[in-house]
Formats: sequence, C-alpha cells, structure tokens
Amino acid sequence: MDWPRVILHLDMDAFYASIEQLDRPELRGKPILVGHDGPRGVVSTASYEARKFGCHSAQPMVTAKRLCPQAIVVPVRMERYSEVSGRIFGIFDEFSPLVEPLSLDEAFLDLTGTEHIHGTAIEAARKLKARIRQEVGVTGSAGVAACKFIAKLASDLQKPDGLTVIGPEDLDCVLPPLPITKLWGIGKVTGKRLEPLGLRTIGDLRRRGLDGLRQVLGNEAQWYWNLAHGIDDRPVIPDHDAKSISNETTFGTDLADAQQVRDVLLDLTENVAARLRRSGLKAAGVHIKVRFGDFQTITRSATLREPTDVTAELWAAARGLFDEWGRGFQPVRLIGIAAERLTAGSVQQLSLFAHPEQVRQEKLDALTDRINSRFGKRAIRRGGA
Ligand code: TTP
Ligand code: MG
Repeated sequence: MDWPRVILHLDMDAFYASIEQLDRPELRGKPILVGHDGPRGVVSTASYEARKFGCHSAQPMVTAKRLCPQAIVVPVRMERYSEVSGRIFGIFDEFSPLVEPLSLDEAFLDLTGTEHIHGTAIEAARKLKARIRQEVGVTGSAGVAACKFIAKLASDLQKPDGLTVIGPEDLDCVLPPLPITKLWGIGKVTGKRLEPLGLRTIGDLRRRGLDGLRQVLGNEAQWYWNLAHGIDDRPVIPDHDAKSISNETTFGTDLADAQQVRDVLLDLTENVAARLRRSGLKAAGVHIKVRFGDFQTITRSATLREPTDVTAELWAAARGLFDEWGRGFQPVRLIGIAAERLTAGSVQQLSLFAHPEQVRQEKLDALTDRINSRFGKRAIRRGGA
C-alpha cells in the first residue's frame, strides 16, 4: 500500500443491542429494541434481527413495536456500554498511537507506518476485528482508506461485521452513484434543498464543477467539491493532542424526562474524565451543550477551581450547569459535555498538597480506571446525586 496516509474507521454493530445480547444469551438471534418502553420512549438502537422489520435508532418505541410486535424491549444500561467501550478502546491503543474517538462505539485510527507491527492495513483491520470479537464478544465494521471521510464511508458499506477497503484508485467508481447525504455535513434537510436543483448524487455534484457549486453552496463549495473527489486532509487527532475532549448523545426524538437526561450527562462525564486521565490531561473548564428538536443549540460553560481530571469535580461543574439551565427544562434532542482548556496534568505534585477529599477522589478514579481496563468490570458505580 503506497498511499500517503492509511486511515481505519471502526464502528461497532448495533452497539447497545449487541451488548445486551452478549450479556443475556437468551436474547441472541432475536429482534430486540433498546430504549425506554413507554408512550414517549425512543429506540436507541435495534438489533439487526429487528432492523429487518424496519426498526431503527431514533424511532418512537410505539412505532417500532407496531412494526415488530415480537421484539423484546430492553432498557438502556449506559454504564455497561461505556465499560465495554473502554475495553474496545484499550485494544485500539495497541494498534496505533493515533486514535481519535468519535463516540462510544466509533473511532479513527491512523495506521500510517504501522506495517512492521501489524502488517498491511487490511491485515491490521482483520486482527483488530478478531481481537474485539474474542476478547469483548461483539463485532464491528471497518473501513480502510487514505483519508478520514472515505474510511468512515467505507465502514458503513458492509455492515454488520464488514471490512471495506476503498483505495484512491476506487474513488471514481465508488463515489458518483452515492447520494449526496453521504457527504460529511450534508444532512437530510440540505439534501432535500439540493434535490430540486438537480443535485442528488455525488456524481451530480462533481459534474456541476467548483464554480457551479459556489452558486449553490457559497463558501462551503470547496469543502464539498473536495469530499466529492475523496479529498480530505484532516488529521487523526487523539485525545492527548486535542484542544478539548467531548462526548455527546443524540436521542433522535426529544427526551422529556429531565432526570433521564441528567443520568446520561453523568455517563458522558465519566467517559470524558476517564479519557482525560488516560491522556494525562486536566481540564480548567467544562461546558455542556443542549440541542432542542428545532436544532436550536445552547451551551453553558464553567471554570473549575483548578485544573482537574477527577470525575466528581467535573461532574459537580457539569451538574451545576445542567441544574441551573434545567430550572426551565424543555425536552432535549442532544446532550453533550466538553472538557476544555486542557493542560498536561502532574498528579504527583498536586496530591502532595491536596485536600484529603481530593486525594480520595483521585484514588477512587485510579482504581476505577484500573479495574475497568483490566477486567472490564465496574465495581464502583457512582450515584447521580
Ligand atoms: P450507531 O453506531 O449509529 O448505531 P449502532 O451501533 O447501534 O448500529 P450500526 O452502527 O451497526 O448501524 O450508534 C451507536 C450507539 O449509539 C447505538 O447502539 C445506540 C446509540 N444511539 C442512540 O442512543 N440514539 C441514536 O439516535 C443513535 C443513532 C445511536
Ligand atoms: Mg455503531
């Protein structure tokens, strides 16, 4: 492979549902829906057995149950999913020093120059998938390409348990027939707007040429022209080089239960805190992001007393922001947290002079991280209060 860069994108298959089937063998091979089973419940994800009936993420639970009455509904267990995620990311780290997490079940790995360790990118992808299957017990789909955009597109083409390679020589054949909504940043809404203008496929977009696109897409034209030609030079940025470390969840339909949203925010915070510690970073600030059904988005930020990687301290700040905003709670489409103003932490030095409670929290976090990475078991579960 003489590509300038070799990027692997891996996305786990029906992630929450696969973990439920792993933990409860009686659910294997059956259609299952993960989510809250109430009149306002939403499907977080459907097992592949349920997808055959038309069930999918973000669908109202009542609709999914109508499409597949025999489906078994299972509640969300976020703490278990983040624990499994931690183990999968532990395996990613063995394949590349450059791992960029996108969510609990998805990451980019820059495999450029790693051939002497794991062989070609295809061999590495096979090994990586096999190790996750053997050591964790779930499957994922991989895409291998010379840039991030194409790698992500590739991983989605042969789900589940797929491995798709799209080399630079394949681009002119693979890209043109695909709908423009496959381009990073073009969602359903923009897709609908562009369709009457004769822009339905990536091929349509290519034929319009850069100048033609400028009339329709303005400043964004160059970006989409590049993507349509498989050009994307964004680097893979691991957490320890990032300006901020964030994590967010989209609910698909609005979540109207404030306590449920708060619980999700705690899980997201634990994930961000663990990633800070893994990268040896501390955050001087946090912000939370809330998006509503109409895509209106608000953020609220706070400065920490001193830079920290302690889960309890980050959660105190995030919870404060959430509770303050939450006095006028409205149903939420997306919730997210970011740790920002990051600095390289020096744990030793701080602990010497630290308050006993801070030392206790640091030890608790270290223990949790150790147990999570070694056994994939979470012995210590934080309460939301
Ligand atoms: P995805 O990777 O989008 O979906 P998936 O892993 O369930 O299925 P696949 O990748 O095989 O198509 O999302 C990962 C997890 O994130 C998913 O298991 C559940 C959660 N999720 C939601 O809670 N709500 C959503 O709307 C989506 C899309 C995902
Ligand atoms: Mg997935």
